[in-house]
Amino acid sequence: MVLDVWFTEKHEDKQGISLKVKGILYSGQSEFQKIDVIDTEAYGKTLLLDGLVMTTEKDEFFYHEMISHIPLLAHPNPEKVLIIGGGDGGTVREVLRHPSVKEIVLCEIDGAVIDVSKQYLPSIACCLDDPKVKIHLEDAVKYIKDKKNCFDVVLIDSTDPLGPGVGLFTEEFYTNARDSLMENGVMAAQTESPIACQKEFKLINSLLNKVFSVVKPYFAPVPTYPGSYWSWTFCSGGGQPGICDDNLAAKLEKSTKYFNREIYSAVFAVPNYVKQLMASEEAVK
Ligand code: AG3
Repeated sequence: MVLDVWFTEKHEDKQGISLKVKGILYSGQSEFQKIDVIDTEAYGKTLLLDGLVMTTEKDEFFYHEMISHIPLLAHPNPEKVLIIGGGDGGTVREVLRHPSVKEIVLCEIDGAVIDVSKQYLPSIACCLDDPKVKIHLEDAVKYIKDKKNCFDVVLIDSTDPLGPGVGLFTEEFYTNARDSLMENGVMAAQTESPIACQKEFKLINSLLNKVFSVVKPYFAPVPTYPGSYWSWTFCSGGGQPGICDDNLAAKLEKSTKYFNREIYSAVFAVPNYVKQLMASEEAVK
């Protein structure tokens, strides 16, 4: 008998993303969350945290390239990078493509996510043992409090504003993240779906606007996330986004799967409905 088994991530009990399951490779409960790795017909191996899709072999490139290259290219010489969350290693892999980077601090609350990713998702976790990577297993809310003027780039590669990730979506945390940046420092955060998670998207953007003088959301597809359409937000104390080193961008786009300079040229274009959403006083239902 061939079983027809599907995994569905339900979003607010109103919609869902479904993946046909070939097998369950790992299932465990860490100190912080439930961790599963399933093998799927359409998207390959898929990491789930508390039943939510974090990354899949087939579409991870959209997310990891966008969270990394947009902010790193905006900095003239990114040497020290802090990644918050990101235990699967996809963001580390992309950041390491920038030759100026000397040190990456990965502050991940849950060491089990790192171990499981190394074992089951080697194409994503491949660079976690790179000598430039320093892993801190700690809650970033605590870690960042006393880090002042330390990083050129901070990347918030978090889960949704639920469970262990909730403290990473507050004004206090964003203020500490801002203060951890050196002069000319830039930040990018994953900021949820502008179609499926409008309330969260709007709230996060209004918090970021209280803390940073430049706040620019940008958008790309991530087929296996709610809405299949995702956002990240670039933030800085004054520096606008842009490509500081065109030679590097040209070199990167030879091996990236989504990012290239044509995509970049429209990446900060905000769709009209999102402009309206952000301008409206009304809370989103
Ligand atoms: N960060 C998770 C994005 C949130 C996805 N949400 C969801 N499926 N409900 C991705 C981590 C990849 N490094």
